[in-house]
Amino acid sequence: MHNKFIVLEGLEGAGKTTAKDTIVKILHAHGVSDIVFTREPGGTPLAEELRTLIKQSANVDPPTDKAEVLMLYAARVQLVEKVIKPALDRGAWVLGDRHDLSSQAYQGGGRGIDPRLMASLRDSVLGSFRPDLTLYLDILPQQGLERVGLRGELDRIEQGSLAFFERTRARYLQLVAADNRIKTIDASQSVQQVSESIKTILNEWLSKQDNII
Ligand code: T5A
Repeated sequence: MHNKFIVLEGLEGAGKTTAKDTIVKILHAHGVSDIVFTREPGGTPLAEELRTLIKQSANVDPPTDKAEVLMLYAARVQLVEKVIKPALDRGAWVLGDRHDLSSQAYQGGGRGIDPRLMASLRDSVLGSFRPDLTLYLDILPQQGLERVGLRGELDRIEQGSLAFFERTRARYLQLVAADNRIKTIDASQSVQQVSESIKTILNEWLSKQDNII
Protein backbone atom coordinates (compact mmCIF):
# COMPACT_ATOMS: atom_id res chain seq x y z
CA MET A 1 0.00 0.00 0.00
CA HIS A 2 1.27 3.44 -0.88
CA ASN A 3 -0.36 5.93 1.44
CA LYS A 4 0.47 9.57 0.83
CA PHE A 5 0.97 12.92 2.51
CA ILE A 6 -1.03 15.60 0.65
CA VAL A 7 -0.86 19.26 1.61
CA LEU A 8 -3.02 22.30 0.82
CA GLU A 9 -1.24 25.63 0.57
CA GLY A 10 -2.10 29.22 -0.27
CA LEU A 11 -2.62 32.70 1.07
CA GLU A 12 -5.38 33.52 3.57
CA GLY A 13 -8.81 33.14 1.98
CA ALA A 14 -7.47 30.95 -0.84
CA GLY A 15 -10.08 28.36 0.14
CA LYS A 16 -7.98 25.57 1.70
CA THR A 17 -10.59 24.69 4.30
CA THR A 18 -13.26 24.64 1.63
CA ALA A 19 -11.06 22.49 -0.68
CA LYS A 20 -10.52 19.87 2.02
CA ASP A 21 -14.04 18.46 1.59
CA THR A 22 -13.51 18.01 -2.15
CA ILE A 23 -10.26 16.14 -1.58
CA VAL A 24 -11.82 13.87 1.02
CA LYS A 25 -14.64 12.95 -1.39
CA ILE A 26 -12.13 12.12 -4.12
CA LEU A 27 -10.00 10.00 -1.79
CA HIS A 28 -13.08 8.14 -0.59
CA ALA A 29 -14.03 7.48 -4.21
CA HIS A 30 -10.58 5.93 -4.65
CA GLY A 31 -11.17 3.65 -1.67
CA VAL A 32 -9.06 5.63 0.79
CA SER A 33 -10.85 5.86 4.13
CA ASP A 34 -8.11 6.17 6.75
CA ILE A 35 -7.23 9.86 6.55
CA VAL A 36 -5.54 11.90 9.27
CA PHE A 37 -6.11 15.67 9.08
CA THR A 38 -3.53 18.14 10.27
CA ARG A 39 -3.18 21.89 10.32
CA GLU A 40 -0.13 24.06 10.75
CA PRO A 41 0.79 25.62 12.97
CA GLY A 42 -1.00 23.22 15.30
CA GLY A 43 -2.18 19.64 15.45
CA THR A 44 -0.78 18.53 18.84
CA PRO A 45 -1.50 20.08 22.25
CA LEU A 46 1.89 21.81 22.31
CA ALA A 47 1.68 22.89 18.67
CA GLU A 48 -1.83 24.30 19.27
CA GLU A 49 -0.46 26.37 22.15
CA LEU A 50 2.26 27.67 19.87
CA ARG A 51 -0.41 28.43 17.23
CA THR A 52 -2.24 30.63 19.73
CA LEU A 53 0.97 32.44 20.63
CA ILE A 54 1.89 32.93 16.97
CA LYS A 55 -1.52 34.20 15.86
CA GLN A 56 -2.66 36.31 18.78
CA SER A 57 -2.83 39.98 17.89
CA ALA A 58 -3.17 41.50 21.37
CA ASN A 59 0.33 40.32 22.26
CA VAL A 60 2.27 42.64 24.59
CA ASP A 61 5.51 41.03 23.44
CA PRO A 62 5.03 40.14 19.76
CA PRO A 63 7.61 37.69 18.42
CA THR A 64 10.45 38.99 16.31
CA ASP A 65 10.62 37.54 12.80
CA LYS A 66 13.26 35.01 13.88
CA ALA A 67 11.34 34.07 17.03
CA GLU A 68 8.23 33.58 14.87
CA VAL A 69 9.96 31.23 12.46
CA LEU A 70 11.48 29.21 15.31
CA MET A 71 8.06 28.86 16.95
CA LEU A 72 6.64 27.66 13.62
CA TYR A 73 9.37 25.05 13.29
CA ALA A 74 8.94 23.93 16.89
CA ALA A 75 5.24 23.37 16.18
CA ARG A 76 6.06 21.63 12.88
CA VAL A 77 8.60 19.18 14.25
CA GLN A 78 6.24 18.28 17.09
CA LEU A 79 3.47 17.56 14.57
CA VAL A 80 5.69 15.66 12.13
CA GLU A 81 7.27 13.43 14.78
CA LYS A 82 4.17 12.84 16.89
CA VAL A 83 1.37 12.73 14.33
CA ILE A 84 2.33 12.77 10.65
CA LYS A 85 5.11 10.18 10.57
CA PRO A 86 3.31 7.74 12.91
CA ALA A 87 0.15 8.04 10.78
CA LEU A 88 2.09 7.38 7.56
CA ASP A 89 3.92 4.48 9.24
CA ARG A 90 0.67 2.76 10.11
CA GLY A 91 -0.63 3.19 6.55
CA ALA A 92 -2.95 6.19 6.94
CA TRP A 93 -3.10 9.01 4.45
CA VAL A 94 -2.40 12.48 5.79
CA LEU A 95 -4.11 15.62 4.52
CA GLY A 96 -2.40 18.75 5.79
CA ASP A 97 -3.71 22.30 5.92
CA ARG A 98 -0.31 23.97 5.31
CA HIS A 99 3.21 22.60 5.86
CA ASP A 100 6.76 23.76 5.30
CA LEU A 101 6.01 25.66 2.07
CA SER A 102 4.05 28.16 4.21
CA SER A 103 7.18 29.01 6.19
CA GLN A 104 9.27 29.28 3.05
CA ALA A 105 6.69 31.67 1.55
CA TYR A 106 5.50 33.72 4.58
CA GLN A 107 8.69 33.89 6.60
CA GLY A 108 11.20 33.48 3.75
CA GLY A 109 9.31 35.64 1.24
CA GLY A 110 6.95 37.83 3.27
CA ARG A 111 9.22 38.53 6.25
CA GLY A 112 12.39 38.40 4.15
CA ILE A 113 14.27 36.02 6.47
CA ASP A 114 17.69 35.03 5.15
CA PRO A 115 17.22 32.15 2.65
CA ARG A 116 20.21 30.35 4.19
CA LEU A 117 18.50 30.30 7.60
CA MET A 118 15.24 29.09 5.98
CA ALA A 119 17.00 26.29 4.09
CA SER A 120 19.04 25.31 7.11
CA LEU A 121 15.98 25.20 9.39
CA ARG A 122 14.02 23.09 6.89
CA ASP A 123 16.88 20.67 6.33
CA SER A 124 17.88 20.27 9.97
CA VAL A 125 14.32 19.97 11.28
CA LEU A 126 12.74 17.92 8.48
CA GLY A 127 15.66 16.24 6.74
CA SER A 128 14.38 14.96 3.39
CA PHE A 129 10.78 14.58 4.62
CA ARG A 130 8.43 16.26 2.10
CA PRO A 131 4.75 15.98 1.09
CA ASP A 132 4.04 13.64 -1.84
CA LEU A 133 1.72 16.22 -3.35
CA THR A 134 1.02 19.86 -2.57
CA LEU A 135 -2.00 21.65 -4.02
CA TYR A 136 -1.25 25.36 -4.09
CA LEU A 137 -4.40 27.50 -4.29
CA ASP A 138 -3.25 30.67 -5.97
CA ILE A 139 -5.08 33.91 -5.22
CA LEU A 140 -4.23 37.60 -5.31
CA PRO A 141 -3.70 38.85 -1.74
CA GLN A 142 -6.40 41.50 -2.03
CA GLN A 143 -9.06 38.96 -3.04
CA GLY A 144 -8.07 36.45 -0.34
CA LEU A 145 -8.02 39.11 2.38
CA GLU A 146 -11.43 40.37 1.28
CA ARG A 147 -12.79 36.85 1.74
CA VAL A 148 -11.35 36.44 5.24
CA GLY A 149 -12.26 40.02 6.15
CA LEU A 150 -15.92 39.11 5.64
CA ARG A 151 -15.45 36.54 8.41
CA GLY A 152 -14.63 39.12 11.11
CA GLU A 153 -11.56 40.03 13.14
CA LEU A 154 -8.12 39.44 11.59
CA ASP A 155 -5.31 37.71 13.53
CA ARG A 156 -1.75 39.06 13.89
CA ILE A 157 -0.48 37.61 10.60
CA GLU A 158 -3.65 38.49 8.66
CA GLN A 159 -3.13 42.09 9.78
CA GLY A 160 0.11 42.22 7.74
CA SER A 161 0.42 44.79 4.94
CA LEU A 162 -0.60 44.07 1.37
CA ALA A 163 3.10 44.29 0.45
CA PHE A 164 3.84 41.47 2.93
CA PHE A 165 1.27 39.21 1.24
CA GLU A 166 2.52 40.21 -2.21
CA ARG A 167 6.05 39.13 -1.25
CA THR A 168 4.60 35.93 0.22
CA ARG A 169 2.71 35.13 -3.00
CA ALA A 170 5.77 35.95 -5.12
CA ARG A 171 7.82 33.41 -3.11
CA TYR A 172 5.06 30.82 -3.38
CA LEU A 173 5.09 31.23 -7.17
CA GLN A 174 8.90 30.88 -7.31
CA LEU A 175 8.85 27.72 -5.21
CA VAL A 176 5.90 26.19 -7.06
CA ALA A 177 7.64 26.72 -10.41
CA ALA A 178 10.70 24.85 -9.14
CA ASP A 179 8.98 21.73 -7.78
CA ASN A 180 6.88 19.32 -9.84
CA ARG A 181 5.33 17.84 -6.68
CA ILE A 182 3.39 21.10 -6.30
CA LYS A 183 0.31 21.70 -8.51
CA THR A 184 -1.28 25.13 -8.87
CA ILE A 185 -5.02 25.77 -8.82
CA ASP A 186 -6.58 29.11 -9.76
CA ALA A 187 -8.34 29.93 -6.48
CA SER A 188 -9.90 33.16 -7.78
CA GLN A 189 -12.63 31.07 -9.42
CA SER A 190 -15.97 30.15 -7.85
CA VAL A 191 -16.09 27.42 -5.20
CA GLN A 192 -17.59 25.09 -7.82
CA GLN A 193 -14.83 25.81 -10.38
CA VAL A 194 -12.07 25.42 -7.78
CA SER A 195 -13.58 22.12 -6.78
CA GLU A 196 -13.64 20.94 -10.43
CA SER A 197 -9.99 21.95 -10.90
CA ILE A 198 -9.00 20.02 -7.77
CA LYS A 199 -10.91 16.96 -8.99
CA THR A 200 -9.16 17.01 -12.36
CA ILE A 201 -5.67 17.46 -10.92
CA LEU A 202 -6.05 15.04 -8.03
CA ASN A 203 -7.71 12.31 -10.10
CA GLU A 204 -4.95 12.55 -12.67
CA TRP A 205 -2.26 12.40 -9.98
CA LEU A 206 -3.93 9.50 -8.19
CA SER A 207 -4.25 7.55 -11.44
CA LYS A 208 -0.46 7.66 -11.71
CA GLN A 209 0.09 6.31 -8.19
CA ASP A 210 0.37 2.56 -7.90
CA ASN A 211 -1.47 0.21 -5.58
CA ILE A 212 -4.01 2.67 -4.22
CA ILE A 213 -6.43 0.96 -1.87
N1 T5A B 1 1.66 30.73 8.72
C1 T5A B 1 1.43 29.40 8.81
C2 T5A B 1 2.93 31.25 8.54
O1 T5A B 1 3.13 32.46 8.50
N2 T5A B 1 3.96 30.37 8.39
C3 T5A B 1 3.80 29.01 8.49
O2 T5A B 1 4.78 28.26 8.39
C4 T5A B 1 2.47 28.51 8.71
C5 T5A B 1 2.24 27.04 8.79
C6 T5A B 1 -2.43 30.28 9.82
C7 T5A B 1 -1.61 31.53 9.71
O3 T5A B 1 -0.26 31.24 9.95
C8 T5A B 1 0.53 31.65 8.86
C9 T5A B 1 -0.40 31.71 7.69
C10 T5A B 1 -1.70 32.11 8.31
O4 T5A B 1 -1.72 33.52 8.43
P1 T5A B 1 -5.01 30.01 9.66
O5 T5A B 1 -6.12 30.54 10.49
O6 T5A B 1 -4.83 28.53 9.64
O7 T5A B 1 -3.69 30.68 10.15
O8 T5A B 1 -5.14 30.69 8.27
P2 T5A B 1 -5.35 30.10 6.88
O9 T5A B 1 -4.66 28.78 6.75
O10 T5A B 1 -4.95 31.14 5.91
O11 T5A B 1 -6.92 29.83 6.84
P3 T5A B 1 -8.04 30.72 6.24
O12 T5A B 1 -9.33 30.17 6.76
O13 T5A B 1 -7.76 32.16 6.47
O14 T5A B 1 -7.95 30.47 4.70
P4 T5A B 1 -8.47 29.25 3.87
O15 T5A B 1 -8.62 28.02 4.70
O16 T5A B 1 -7.59 29.15 2.67
O17 T5A B 1 -9.88 29.78 3.38
P5 T5A B 1 -11.33 29.20 3.69
O18 T5A B 1 -11.55 27.95 2.97
O19 T5A B 1 -11.60 29.24 5.17
O20 T5A B 1 -12.14 30.35 2.98
C11 T5A B 1 -12.16 31.66 3.50
C12 T5A B 1 -13.50 32.30 3.17
O21 T5A B 1 -13.62 32.43 1.75
C13 T5A B 1 -14.75 31.73 1.27
C14 T5A B 1 -15.14 30.74 2.36
O22 T5A B 1 -16.51 30.46 2.35
C15 T5A B 1 -14.71 31.49 3.63
O23 T5A B 1 -15.71 32.37 4.02
N3 T5A B 1 -14.34 31.08 0.03
C16 T5A B 1 -14.69 31.52 -1.18
N4 T5A B 1 -15.45 32.57 -1.59
C17 T5A B 1 -15.59 32.72 -2.93
N5 T5A B 1 -15.02 31.89 -3.86
C18 T5A B 1 -14.26 30.87 -3.49
N6 T5A B 1 -13.68 30.08 -4.41
C19 T5A B 1 -14.05 30.63 -2.10
N7 T5A B 1 -13.35 29.71 -1.39
C20 T5A B 1 -13.52 30.01 -0.09
